[in-house]
Amino acid sequence: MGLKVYINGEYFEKDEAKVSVFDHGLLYGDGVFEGIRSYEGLVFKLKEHIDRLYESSHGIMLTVPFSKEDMIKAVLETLKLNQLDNAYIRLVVTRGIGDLGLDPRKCKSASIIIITDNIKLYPEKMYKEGLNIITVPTPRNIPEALNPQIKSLNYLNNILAKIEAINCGYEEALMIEAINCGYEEALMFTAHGYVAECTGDNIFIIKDNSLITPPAYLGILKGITRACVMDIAKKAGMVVKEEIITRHNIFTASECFLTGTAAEIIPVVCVDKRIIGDGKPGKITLNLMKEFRKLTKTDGVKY
Ligand code: PXG
Repeated sequence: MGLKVYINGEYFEKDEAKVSVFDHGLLYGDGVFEGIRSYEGLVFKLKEHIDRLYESSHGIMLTVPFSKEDMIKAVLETLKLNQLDNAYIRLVVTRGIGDLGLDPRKCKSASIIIITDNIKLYPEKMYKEGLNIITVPTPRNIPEALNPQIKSLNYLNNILAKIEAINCGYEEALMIEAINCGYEEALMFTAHGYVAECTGDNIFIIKDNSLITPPAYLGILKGITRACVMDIAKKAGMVVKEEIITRHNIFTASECFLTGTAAEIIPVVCVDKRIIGDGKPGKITLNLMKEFRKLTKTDGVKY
């Protein structure tokens, strides 16, 4: 049996799961989404993801035609139907089908899509050795225009940054005749030049035993993994700060790591060719990774 995808109350085989070319999610990126994970039959931070989805949709004045409770029921039902124990869940709400104009009033009802699939894990090598990342010229969207706290279907800002990082890797490979000196993530700034976040992850540094991450008001996604890691660190007695950080703060940090639903906690050992700390995943980072993994195995909504 193939994977089934939920679209507006019905289930479709993966190959038959389609949306209209007139859906404003496709035509204008007019919609919101969430990326959620389940671990061994438990959905991690489901309430937090559902709350953020409804906050995002409220931000773009899109009414979700479902109560939060019914949305949770639909997510759990889709997971059960597909018999997935460890899943990646993509929840999408689009403005729905309209015509070839921007006017959202032409879209009579929002579309709800729930895709559950096997999770594609990052290579183990990245967690053991840490990532090599690079800052890119494209700044994060300014919050006054499109607030990055809204997880909208328009991810072009992040995709452009990703392309820039990939292209830098290729150019360097050509220069030193290597096959590839890949950068594993792009670090983005705010329009004012402060460190913001990566294309799909939040960033943390450790300096003098304090855990520091940029504040959400700068215009970054308020990551659910970010909040969870701050919580673990506080409970472990660490000083946790949401503070503006610069590139220099990262270069001189003792440890650095990224957080996200897909990546979980992943160490960073090199930024713009500067080695961070001793060039290996730091002790505190490794400990937070261990505590986070413990939590994912015990904390969650059963299905
Ligand atoms: N910043 C951005 C811009 C993101 O898109 C995060 C931070 C981390 O947030 P959470 O709440 O996940 O801790 C994200 C999340 C994917 C994928 O398929 C990306 C995300 C989440 C899930 C899957 O690349 N981004």
